[in-house]
Amino acid sequence: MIDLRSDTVTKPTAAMRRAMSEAEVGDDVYQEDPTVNRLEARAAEILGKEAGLLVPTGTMGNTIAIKLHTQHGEEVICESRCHILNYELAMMGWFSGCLARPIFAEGGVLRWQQIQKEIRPLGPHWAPTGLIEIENTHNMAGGTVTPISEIEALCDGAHERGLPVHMDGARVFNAAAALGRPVSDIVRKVDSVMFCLSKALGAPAGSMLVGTQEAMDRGRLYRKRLGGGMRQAGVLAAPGLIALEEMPKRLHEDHANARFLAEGLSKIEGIRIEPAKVETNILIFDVAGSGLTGAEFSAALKQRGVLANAVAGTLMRMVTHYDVSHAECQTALGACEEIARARAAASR
Ligand code: TLP
Repeated sequence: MIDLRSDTVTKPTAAMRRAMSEAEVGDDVYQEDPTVNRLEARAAEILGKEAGLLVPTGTMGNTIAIKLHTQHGEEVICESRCHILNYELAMMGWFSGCLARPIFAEGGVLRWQQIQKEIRPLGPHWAPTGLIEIENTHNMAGGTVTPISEIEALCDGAHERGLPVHMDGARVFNAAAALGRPVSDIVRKVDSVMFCLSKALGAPAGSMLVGTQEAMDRGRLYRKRLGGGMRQAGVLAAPGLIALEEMPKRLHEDHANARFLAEGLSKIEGIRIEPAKVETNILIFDVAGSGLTGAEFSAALKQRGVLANAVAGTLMRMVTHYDVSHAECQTALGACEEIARARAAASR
């Protein structure tokens, strides 16, 4: 099977597996796991923040960040297709007592100019804005990258209004690779960042939350409340360190494969995608012209040995990663072509 459903499906490399078996460990709830401590310090250093916190998943990292920045009864401004609103089981309401204030933005890129008028002060009728959240890269907008100038303008505006900014940077290293800039440049002004070791960076599990020392100290307590105090987690931190140090260097390969797929798909009758808009490792395309729904297209692909998820209606998503080669992308393209051709012949 050629698995293009997500970069979450990557399997740990041989070096990661070796590091897991050799990891020095301790009890991380007592902060005595030397490998976790090393990973948290390195993550903070690489992102240019004071401290880091290893969490089991990106969802837990975002959940803790929202809790850290908000009070019950506040609103979180976010882009309408973002992960925290659509794919985290309403955790911002369930755990933090906050309402999402979704705002649709072109390419998933929230700009200060657009959102400043949406900020609500405390008043007799409305929930005040407590936090602004940006997703970079933006998953469901097609792996789009927010320009650094836009992030900084948004942070400056938000901070002037006394509002914190959290970045769901599950794939922020992909953004850095696309921009050719260090990740610390991208996150310089945001108050906290969550990024995933377990997606494009290939670790078997784990995400990092980074921010101020004070926030991470409080975050550690929320992590424990959520059941995320993991004891000898050095066995996960060890491959996480390899993911952090080694894997960012190769992300451009995934981006080239995604662009290759997009260009091929754009030439298939019945499929719509603009290759120039594919900036990183995610592509969203529309199969409406084939007469199939995304779910039907996905089922037809599976019969041909290719896995890709339907997003909604006639939209589909493919994600390139370490475990799919250029040749496999070519095979996947062939399968898409075959399905579209068969449909066109059947409708004649
Ligand atoms: N994304 C997954 C699915 O949940 C959709 C995927 O296959 O892309 N933020 C962003 C932007 C994400 O894409 C994801 C996972 C998360 C947070 C959550 O990470 P986990 O799965 O570790 O909780």
